[in-house]
Amino acid sequence: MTINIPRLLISLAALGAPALLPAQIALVDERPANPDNEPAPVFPVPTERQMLWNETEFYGFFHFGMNTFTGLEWGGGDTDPSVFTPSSVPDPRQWLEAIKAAGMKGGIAVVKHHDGFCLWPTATTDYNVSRAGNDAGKATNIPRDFGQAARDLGMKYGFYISPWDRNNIHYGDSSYVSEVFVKQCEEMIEYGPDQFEMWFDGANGGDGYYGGTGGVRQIDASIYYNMPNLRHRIHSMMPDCVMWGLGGEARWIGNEAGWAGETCWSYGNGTQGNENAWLWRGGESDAKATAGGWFWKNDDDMRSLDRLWKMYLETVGRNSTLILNIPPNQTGKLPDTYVARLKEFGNLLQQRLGTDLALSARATASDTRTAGAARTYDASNLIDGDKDTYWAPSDSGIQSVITLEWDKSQNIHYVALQEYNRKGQRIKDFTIETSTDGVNFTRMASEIPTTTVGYKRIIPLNGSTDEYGDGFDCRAVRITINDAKACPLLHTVSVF
Ligand code: FUL
Repeated sequence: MTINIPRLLISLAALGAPALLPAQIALVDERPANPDNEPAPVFPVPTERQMLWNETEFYGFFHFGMNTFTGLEWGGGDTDPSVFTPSSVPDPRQWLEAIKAAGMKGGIAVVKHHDGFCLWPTATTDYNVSRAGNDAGKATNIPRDFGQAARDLGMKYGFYISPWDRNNIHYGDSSYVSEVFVKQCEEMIEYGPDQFEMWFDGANGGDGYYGGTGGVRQIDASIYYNMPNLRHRIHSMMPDCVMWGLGGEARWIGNEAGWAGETCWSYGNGTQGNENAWLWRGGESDAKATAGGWFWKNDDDMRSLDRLWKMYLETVGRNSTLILNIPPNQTGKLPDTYVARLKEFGNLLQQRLGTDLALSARATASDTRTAGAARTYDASNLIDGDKDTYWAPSDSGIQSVITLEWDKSQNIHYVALQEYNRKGQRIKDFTIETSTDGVNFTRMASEIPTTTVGYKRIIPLNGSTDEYGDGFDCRAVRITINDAKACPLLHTVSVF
């Protein structure tokens, strides 16, 4: 006997049963909803591009342009383009090699500051290098040469394009945004689709040259630049490019002195962020490696190694990135003294944070989440060198203890923790203890508020970001999570 399937469905429907096609009946999905038993996210969570951005951690900042030749910090936009006269074609490869030796993973170059002078031959304005005062100036193309050098050196790169433009006659009209600013950002794409950050400063001092009309032009930055539109246009061509500052995807840490709050959330504003904010915006700390301004002036002194080290610990070690400015001079290069100090700093970083003693430890935890189909949550995930595996306790295991032990005593200065941010930043309070015998533990760095962790938190066991000290000899380190928004998730513990 043959069954007439359409007729059968109609008669089932007449009986009140849903009319399912045979193919749908066969496709019942019996997989569990969460096969890996992953913890539920705690919102806000970062986008994948924000996750990638954080990994850049420590990068260079290069203020070079018309101000390098006028000695100004904020050019008015009225300086004749012929004043731009580097004595040789600027050499971004030399800049990037120098910061690579300092342990930086990438850099951001200013290609247009508030004066509006463009360091590439843009089609949007003739206030650019094509009208420079000498051949080296005319041959300058910072985004082209910076992007190429970064790719050659395996480094991340991006550009600073000032939204405020004190030269442009249209500044303040909508045509400036659509015909100048957005197009300048889009022109950057020609210089590499893999940029990690575009830097959009919020400064607007009001007055400027404005094509000779002068006067004061104030705008409301929250609407004038139409950032949602720009973000969409840039992301459709450069999916990994975080739009910093006015761009809304990463935030200014709230000072230019190289420090973040000891409590620092990746959402909210300023040095501490805000535990209850709803939009993910990791902190970036912009600071100068030299005394003086952002632009080069008579070889201002580089800051001491101790000062740079303190900045590093108080930014990268406190859930912020550090973008450190080193200004090229009128030759288009970094002065030798800067290059030498950067190398010394790289050596110091290597000496102090180059060998992770956790990799040779045994890691255990008081609570371990039940493994799923393709994921385990064991404490060994903390010391496997893999940022995509993580330790997790059960949902109720907010207060959990992680212990690292060694057979032989280790001399330790720092403990670094990293949360698995993909599921949200969670930890609110933790303590670190050490033990010389693996039995009796002593609390360390009790004078430091050990509250948030985030992308990375580095705790100096002596409580100091000034003194390196002699370190502590110990056989075990214990990390106790006292409070978190939900079960804490860490992907890495490092010990130096
Ligand atoms: C500030 C600007 O006004 C400075 O000139 C500099 O570029 C600094 C990094 O950002 O807000």
